[in-house]
Amino acid sequence: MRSPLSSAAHTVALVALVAGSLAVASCSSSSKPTTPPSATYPEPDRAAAATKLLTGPDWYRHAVVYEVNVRSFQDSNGDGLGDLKGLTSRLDDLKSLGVDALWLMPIMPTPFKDSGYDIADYQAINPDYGTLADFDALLVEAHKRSMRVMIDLVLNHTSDQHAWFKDSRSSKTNPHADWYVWSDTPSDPNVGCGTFSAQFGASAWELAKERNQYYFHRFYKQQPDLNYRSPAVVKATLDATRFWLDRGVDGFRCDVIGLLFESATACDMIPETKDYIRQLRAVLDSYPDRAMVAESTNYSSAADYFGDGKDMFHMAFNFAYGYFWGIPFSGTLSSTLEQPFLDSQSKNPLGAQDALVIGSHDVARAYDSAQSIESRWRRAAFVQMTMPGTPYVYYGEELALRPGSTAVVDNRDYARTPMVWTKAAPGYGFTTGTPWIPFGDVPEQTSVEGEKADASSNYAFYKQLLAVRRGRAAFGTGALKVLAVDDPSIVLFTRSSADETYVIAMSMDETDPHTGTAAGAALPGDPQLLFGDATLVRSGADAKITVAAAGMAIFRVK
Ligand SMILES: [Ca+2]
Ligand SMILES: [Ca+2]
Repeated sequence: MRSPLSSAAHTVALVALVAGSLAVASCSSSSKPTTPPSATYPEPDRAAAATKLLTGPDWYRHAVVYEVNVRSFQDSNGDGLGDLKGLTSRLDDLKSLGVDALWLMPIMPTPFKDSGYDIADYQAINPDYGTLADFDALLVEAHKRSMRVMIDLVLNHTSDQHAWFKDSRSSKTNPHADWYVWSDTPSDPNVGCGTFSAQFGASAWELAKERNQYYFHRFYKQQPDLNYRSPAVVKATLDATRFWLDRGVDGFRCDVIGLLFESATACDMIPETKDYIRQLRAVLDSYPDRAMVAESTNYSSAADYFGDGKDMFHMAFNFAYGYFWGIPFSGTLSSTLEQPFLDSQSKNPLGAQDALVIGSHDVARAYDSAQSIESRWRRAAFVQMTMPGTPYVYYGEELALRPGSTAVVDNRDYARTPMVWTKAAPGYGFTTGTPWIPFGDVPEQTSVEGEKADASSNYAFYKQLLAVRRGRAAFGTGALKVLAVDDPSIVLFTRSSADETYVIAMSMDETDPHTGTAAGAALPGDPQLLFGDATLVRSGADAKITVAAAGMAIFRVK
C-alpha cells in the first residue's frame, strides 16, 4: 500500500530540506506552498557542531547507531555468509546514510543454536566472520571515519560448547564445577524462575549425565546460565570485557543482563545483578569514551538499569515504544503514542539516555509491525528520530526490508535476511554465492541501489531525517515538552537545547487532515519548516497546527 507521503509535494519538501541542511543554495521547490513564509534563524556550521557533539564521553547521546547482523550484511568471499571484511567494505555506505556508530550482533565463536547468542569463546572471532585481525582492521577503518563500534556482550549464559561448560559438566570437582547453576533435582528452591518464555522449553533444568546433576538455563538448553555467585565467573567475564575494550571497541550492547543472578523470589535485576552492573560500569569508566546499552527485560520501564544515572548503564532500550509501537499506530490517539516517552522522562534518573528502536533482530520487521502501511512505518521512524534518546536503526529498516519466510534457527530469522545492495539477482550485491538464508520478499524492490535513485524512497526518507538530527543537540539531549492540542489525534511536542527549539508535529490519523490549537504553547519564535509538510502559525501564546493525514513535520522556532 502506498500512502499520501509518497506524493510529489512531500518529496519536494524533503529534497528542499536536504539542500538546506547542506547549505547548498537552491530554490528547487516548485510545488504549491503549503506553509506560510518561514522564519529564518542563523544556521551554525552543522558539520562542525556534529563533530563536537560526537566527540568525548557524551558521543553516544548524539549518535545514530545502526544494528548490524554481520552474517547477513555483506559477504566478501562468496560463501554466502556475511563477514567482517564485507562489513568493512560497506562503512562508506553507512557513513553516507548518516550512521555514527555500529552495534554488531554477536561475532564470537558459536554453535549457532541461538544465532550467536550462545557463545563458545568470549575472546575470539567466529571463523565464519573472519579473524581478530579482520576485527582490528574494521575498528581502524571505522575510527578513521569517526564511526564507533559497539559489540554484543552475552553474559547471562554461554554455549554448552564453551570450554568452561564442558569442564563444568564433566565432574563435581573440576576447576569450573561451580561456574554454572547446578542442582541435584530439576529445580532449586533458590532459583525461583523457569525458562524466559515458552519458546525455550518447558523446563529450565537439563540433566548432565556426567555429573548426574541438572543445570539451569533460562533460554535454550544449549545455553547454560553462568553462576555469578562464583567470584571466578565475575572475574572471567569482566576480563573478557577488558579484552575487547583493550582492542578498542567503543562499547557494548548487553544481552538480557537483568537475568544474571537468580533468587528464590525474583530473577530480574535483583540487587546482586545491579552490583555486578556497577562493576561492569567501573571497568568501562577506566577507558575513555566508552558506553554500554542494556537490553532491558522489563518492557514497561528501564529505570532500574540506570542506577543513580552515572553508575550503571549509559543507555537502555525503551521497549514500551520499541516493542509495542504497532499499538498506538493502529489507533489515532496521540496520548497513547506519547505515553512511553513521558513515562521514561518521569521514571528515569537524571542522566539516563533512552535507546530507541522500531525494529531489531528479536522482533518483526517494521514493515510487518506497520501492517505494510508505508506512512505508518515512516512515522514510527520519525518518532524514533525525534523523541528523546539515541536511535538504533536495525539494518535494512532504511529500505523497509520485507520479512523473509525461512527459519534456520527460529522464526526471528524472518527479520534477519540478507541486506539487499543491488537490483541484480540472485545475490543482490550481498553475495556471489548462495546466501545462508533466502532474501526477504521482493528484494528487487528494496535495494540500496534502487532506493538511492529514488528521491521519494524509504532510504531517502531516512537519510534526510538523519541529516536533520545531525549537529542539533536538541534531538540527542534536549528537553521534551508535549504540547496539549485540542485535537486528540495530533502529536505536538518541542525539543529544546540551550540555543534552539524545535516543534515536532505528526498526525495519528491516516485518513483525514487535522487542524488543532495548542493553547498557551508559548513558542519562542515563528516557525521555520525543516522537514516534512504541515502548517504551524503562532497566534499570541497559542499555536495553530494543520497536518495532513499521516502527516509529519519538524519546525525550528528558535
Ligand atoms: Ca563470507
Ligand atoms: Ca542467570
